[in-house]
Amino acid sequence: MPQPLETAAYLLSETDPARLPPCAAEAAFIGRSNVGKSSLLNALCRRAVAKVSDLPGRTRAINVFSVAHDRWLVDLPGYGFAAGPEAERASWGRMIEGYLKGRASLRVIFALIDAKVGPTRLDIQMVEWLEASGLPWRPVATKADQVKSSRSQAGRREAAHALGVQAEELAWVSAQSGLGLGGLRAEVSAALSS
Ligand SMILES: Nc1nc2c(ncn2[C@@H]2O[C@H](COP(=O)(O)OP(=O)(O)OP(=O)(O)O)[C@@H](O)[C@H]2O)c(=O)[nH]1
Ligand SMILES: [Mg+2]
Repeated sequence: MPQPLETAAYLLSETDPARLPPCAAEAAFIGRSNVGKSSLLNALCRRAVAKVSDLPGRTRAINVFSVAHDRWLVDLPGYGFAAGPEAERASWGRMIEGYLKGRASLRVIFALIDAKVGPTRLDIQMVEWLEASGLPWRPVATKADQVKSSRSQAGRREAAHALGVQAEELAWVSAQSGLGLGGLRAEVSAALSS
């Protein structure tokens, strides 16, 4: 049975992935600070469960939302927030790597990029690392409402090429306008049901 995402509710925040309790299935959202991870999670659930902010670096911990007993959506802190001290960035790396590599229940990692900006150097490093680590990931371009419709086809093709995937593999969505959310919602829901 597909999991209805509308039942999502905040469950917990944790900075030490080793302390996360087990769950049956989880889907995570990763991407640079301010790319729109928390907004996308909220839009998919059709409710404001995760905190959204204009200030990058808003999400500092691993934030877990449960959509059903033992089925999780996981909002990860963003990367590339240069204002933080070096030590903080290193601890971000340990936290994220510990989380991504330590969860047998992790069904899919949605790797977000900004549709208008395209993949940055750090985005490409991230997806290369996900690929090399054998983790199940799916690219998502968000804030697509900011791309002119005359540019969207080429923008999607170029972004997909930079990420090493086919254009149709790159979900093209907007948390703001709702573009592409139906398909992505079904995908998230199916991943959590497996
Ligand atoms: N135009 C537009 N703006 C968006 C969209 N999604 C998010 N934003 C805006 O982008 C900013 C950052 O959104 P967040 O969802 O907080 O981003 P985040 O990736 O969770 O950020 P961190 O938690 O700091 O890593 C906010 O001002 C949002 O309103 C979108 O689809 N379209
Ligand atoms: Mg956030």
